[in-house]
Amino acid sequence: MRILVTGAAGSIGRVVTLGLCDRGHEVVGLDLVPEPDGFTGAWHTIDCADADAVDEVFGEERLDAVVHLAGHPDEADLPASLTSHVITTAALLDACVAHRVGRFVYASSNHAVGRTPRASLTDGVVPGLLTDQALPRPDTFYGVGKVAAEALMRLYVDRHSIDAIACRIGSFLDEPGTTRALSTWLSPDDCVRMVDAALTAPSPGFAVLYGISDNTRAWWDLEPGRRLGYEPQDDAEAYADRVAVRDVDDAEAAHVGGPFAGAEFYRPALDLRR
Ligand code: 15L
Repeated sequence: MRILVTGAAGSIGRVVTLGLCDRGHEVVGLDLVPEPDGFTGAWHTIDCADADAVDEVFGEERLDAVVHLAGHPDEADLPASLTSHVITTAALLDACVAHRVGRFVYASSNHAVGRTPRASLTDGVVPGLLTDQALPRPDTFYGVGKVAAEALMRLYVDRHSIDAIACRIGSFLDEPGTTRALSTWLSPDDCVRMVDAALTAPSPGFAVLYGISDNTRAWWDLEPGRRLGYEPQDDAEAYADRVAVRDVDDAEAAHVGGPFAGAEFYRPALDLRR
């Protein structure tokens, strides 16, 4: 497949770009910054919130799919979050429709449901695990942006019959470094497996999966991903001996979003002083 990867110079983007090329796909990179050393494919240095620039890229490249990883990976005020996650997604989805690109894979986040208390997970469809049936429950404006981007994907699937998969990524790290990450870790290799499965699953329509490794202490259900062919191979438990216990561990385990659900993230939505 010839795949546009947005945010291709970022930490997830570099891993995904290399991994997809290794699996025989052709990657067209897009980012705010020029290509990293060693990348030899087509590259576009643009802002994917710029709908005209995005449309031009789609006009130039014959694409089969989009993997949308671009976006500020942290909390911001509401307008910035909406631009970073929703406007970029809108520009890309409009271009998909205009240029008949039928597969859209999105780096959503666990923070779309991050304010879900872990204590509430005892009587769900899978006791102790959050499933893809969970209602949106964002923990931050970042999470609100991810929820809204997922809603936009759902709308475009219903209107235009494209396939769109929201990968609610946990903690993408080389290694889990905290107690929470022993539950939420997504290894680099599993991340590539996840994106490849989302790209190649036959006719998923709109689907949500949880982007974590096969962690012994997982908080999210891996079944929605497995239904799409995502078979994670790594387990954070292999690193448990190296993870130091911290005072904040209990507070971080109260909600699935961890620290993002804490009071230190509370701020006005329209913080004009920033
Ligand atoms: C995310 O979605 C964020 O981009 C990242 O900064 C971490 O907070 C991660 O989730 C996580 O929950 O560990």
